[in-house]
Amino acid sequence: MDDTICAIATSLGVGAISIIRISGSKAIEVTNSIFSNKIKTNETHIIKYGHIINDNEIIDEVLVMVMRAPKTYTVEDVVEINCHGGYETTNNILRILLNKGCRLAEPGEFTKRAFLNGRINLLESEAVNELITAKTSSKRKLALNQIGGNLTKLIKDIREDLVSLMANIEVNIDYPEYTDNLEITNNLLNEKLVEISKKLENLVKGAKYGKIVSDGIKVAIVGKPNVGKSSILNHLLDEQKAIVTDIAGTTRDIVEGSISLNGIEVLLIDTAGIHDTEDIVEKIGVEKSNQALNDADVVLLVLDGSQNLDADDQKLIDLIKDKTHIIFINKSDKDIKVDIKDDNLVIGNTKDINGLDSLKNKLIEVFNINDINKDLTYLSNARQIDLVNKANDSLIRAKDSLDQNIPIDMIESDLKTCFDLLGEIIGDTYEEAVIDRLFKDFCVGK
Ligand SMILES: Nc1nc2c(ncn2[C@@H]2O[C@H](COP(=O)(O)OP(=O)(O)OP(=O)(O)O)[C@@H](O)[C@H]2O)c(=O)[nH]1
Ligand SMILES: [Mg+2]
Repeated sequence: MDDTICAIATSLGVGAISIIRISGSKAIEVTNSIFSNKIKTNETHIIKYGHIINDNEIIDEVLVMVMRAPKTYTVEDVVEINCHGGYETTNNILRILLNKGCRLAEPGEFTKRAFLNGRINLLESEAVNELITAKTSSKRKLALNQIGGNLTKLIKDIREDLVSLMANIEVNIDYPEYTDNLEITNNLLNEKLVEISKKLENLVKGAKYGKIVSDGIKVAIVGKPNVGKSSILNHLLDEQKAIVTDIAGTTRDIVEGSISLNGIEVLLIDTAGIHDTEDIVEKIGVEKSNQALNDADVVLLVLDGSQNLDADDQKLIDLIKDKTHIIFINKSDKDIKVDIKDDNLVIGNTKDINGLDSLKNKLIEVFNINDINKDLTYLSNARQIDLVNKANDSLIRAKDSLDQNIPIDMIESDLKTCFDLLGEIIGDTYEEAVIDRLFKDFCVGK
């Protein structure tokens, strides 16, 4: 934390401008040692024009943004050099800064400093990375919402409830005669524990939406050879992505493409037709199909409606029945011979393009995409979900102890554990190793 760090904050490549960011106590001193238009002691939050000069050689014509602590991203002195883009100029200026005593920032180190210096909490730090890597509008909104602090407020409110509960228990233990205070009876405590536990459960339940918004939905299109899987993929993508022929076994490898349904990314995975085969290449393809089937959030089983179901179809129907699935009976332009019952059944064909909108609507229905709330206050990653689950476990433990008439001070320790675990989510209490791990996924320069 004592080092002055620097990094290229923009992505490296040919472009009009690159930004090199410097943060730390020597940021201004180092900049002044190579900048023609010296930054004065009273200057802050300004942009200065000048040249970067090293060993009497003009390196570049630049704009320098000066932001003195504490009102900066890292809460330290920050300088951002806007230089000409491209590899050579940008790397050259970075090299000079390193020679002048700056250290190259680790991935996410600027944001880590913002967190360690108390400007943003851990949820907001994670959201910064999610915002940078967002590929869909929903994911961007989710991240922005998290930076805005709605989730933080929710967690803080629950922690407040716990503090007030613990305080009341304390007063009741220490001053049983003090009747002005809310007397915590077992019934009342039980009621409060159930209430808080419900809030935590709802957070975990809602997290599935956060995951859908963040990661999208993976759909594996599976079925026997020649049923029309690739034709469905192509029509949904509105692009001839996969080869379609009337030869069974045309698709031999995975073919993927994404569409957006109400702002949610849906990854469609076309697979090789699943059946018993001795062909070596096809066999590998079938293995990949089974893998995709297992990894998918939803399996789209395609059946050729114009043919009677055979043993291969039946095997696949049995295989997917306990997974989240949709069955698409294809080739409805011909006489339909398949008669099966399923809650998620869609009939259609790709010849005169029928049923594909119903298929999209089915996906929206299966994942309740329309229920995703507009303010997008959801837990957005496994770390957060795990901590809320653990926090809830300790509440359930407290409730069990209460049912068994275990002394109230013992119960308090479970409440404290719950409070601490929720604190870890926002980074109020944290382990250094976890923090290091978390920021490693960031870009250098952020
Ligand atoms: N009549 C009719 N033919 C279709 C329909 N959908 C696909 N086909 C035809 O069925 C054949 C196989 O289509 P594909 O999309 O390649 O089938 P697939 O399931 O991907 O086949 P593999 O890659 O071999 O597993 C092609 O000749 C398509 O034109 C449909 O709805 N109606
Ligand atoms: Mg195919």
